[in-house]
Amino acid sequence: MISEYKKLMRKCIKLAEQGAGKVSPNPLVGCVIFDDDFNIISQGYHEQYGQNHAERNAILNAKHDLKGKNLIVNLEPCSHWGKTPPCADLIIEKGIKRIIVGMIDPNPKVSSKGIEKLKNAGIEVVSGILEEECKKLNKVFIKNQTEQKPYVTIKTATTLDGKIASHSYDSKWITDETSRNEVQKLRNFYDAILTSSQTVIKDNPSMTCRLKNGRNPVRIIIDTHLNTSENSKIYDNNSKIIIVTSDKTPKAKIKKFPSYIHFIKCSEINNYIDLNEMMSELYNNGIYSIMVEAGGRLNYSLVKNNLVDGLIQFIAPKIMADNNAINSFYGGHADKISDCYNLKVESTKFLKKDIMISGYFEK
Ligand code: AOF
Ligand code: ZN
Repeated sequence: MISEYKKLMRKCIKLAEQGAGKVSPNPLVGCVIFDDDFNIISQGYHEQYGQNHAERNAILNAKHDLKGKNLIVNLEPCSHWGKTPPCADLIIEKGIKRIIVGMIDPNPKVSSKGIEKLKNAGIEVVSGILEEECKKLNKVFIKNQTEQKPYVTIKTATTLDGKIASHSYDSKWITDETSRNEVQKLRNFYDAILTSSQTVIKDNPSMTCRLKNGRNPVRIIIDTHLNTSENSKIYDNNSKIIIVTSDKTPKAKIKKFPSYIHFIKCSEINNYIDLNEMMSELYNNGIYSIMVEAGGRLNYSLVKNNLVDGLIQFIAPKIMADNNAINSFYGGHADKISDCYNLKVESTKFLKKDIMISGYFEK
């Protein structure tokens, strides 16, 4: 039975993935309705932000009476009135007898109340099927709902000895074209790219997505004292730009920048932007996921402030062996190995010459 449920849950996840890029900030949800012999009767997924939930679509797609049937869904059915009526009510009304759920909804408006409503109506509920996979699918939604902050991944490209540039800031190119093409795919996935004034000044990157049919991420630049030139490549008008600056930055300095650039002003702590405040502000401005493409100092500051969820590291089979080369994380202090930040590796991929490692910070 459990293995059949797992198979159907994998199908829910596949269906849910079709909503990627279209449902944010809502969760990716897929749903299948089946009989006791595991024949699929109907299916559906959450297709567009603000529209029907997956369960409602699966129910609407059914051609026959659903009384006594089973429904499987990767996220607990909702119990609240949002932009659409509660799915739990519709499930009860249709006489479905058993519900199989992947994970509890982290949205405090729902969280376990959906399951409770179904149970109170006499429906059997099986929960926690492929829970880890379901959580992975909705990692951005979980972070958003539980912390009201964006999901943050740091991307680095290093040598085997962890260097991102030589002492003269030469970094073109540590990793090869195949790796850099993977970065383009990532830029297409995240809502925004975050970088620092230092990177803009030293590398003058454009941080756009150059994939065919790709979409440009929002570009966020932390520039506490507005030191970057308004003529930097990153300030072209190809996608939304947000400059995060200090609440002490004079208006006259901001006025030099093109009017299509958005400014967010944050407090300063010892001459640096309060990164916690910045993340909350970005979330309130509709930024739900971020990939950081910056230098060691910002990378480390974000990690130190416990603001990072994931790391994607491209490693080139090169050794720099230069004492003054630039580290991918810089500014910390570790007496012992126990002072390290620990990650859980999710996947490793051999690219043409380089290796790509993806992992999560253990919290
Ligand atoms: C979705 N799609 O398939 C499911 C969701 O504002 P609303 O009415 O669209 O409600 C959004 C909430 O509903 C969402 O935060 C989550 O808690 C719950 N379930 N949402 O967008 C779905 N099943
Ligand atoms: Zn719902």
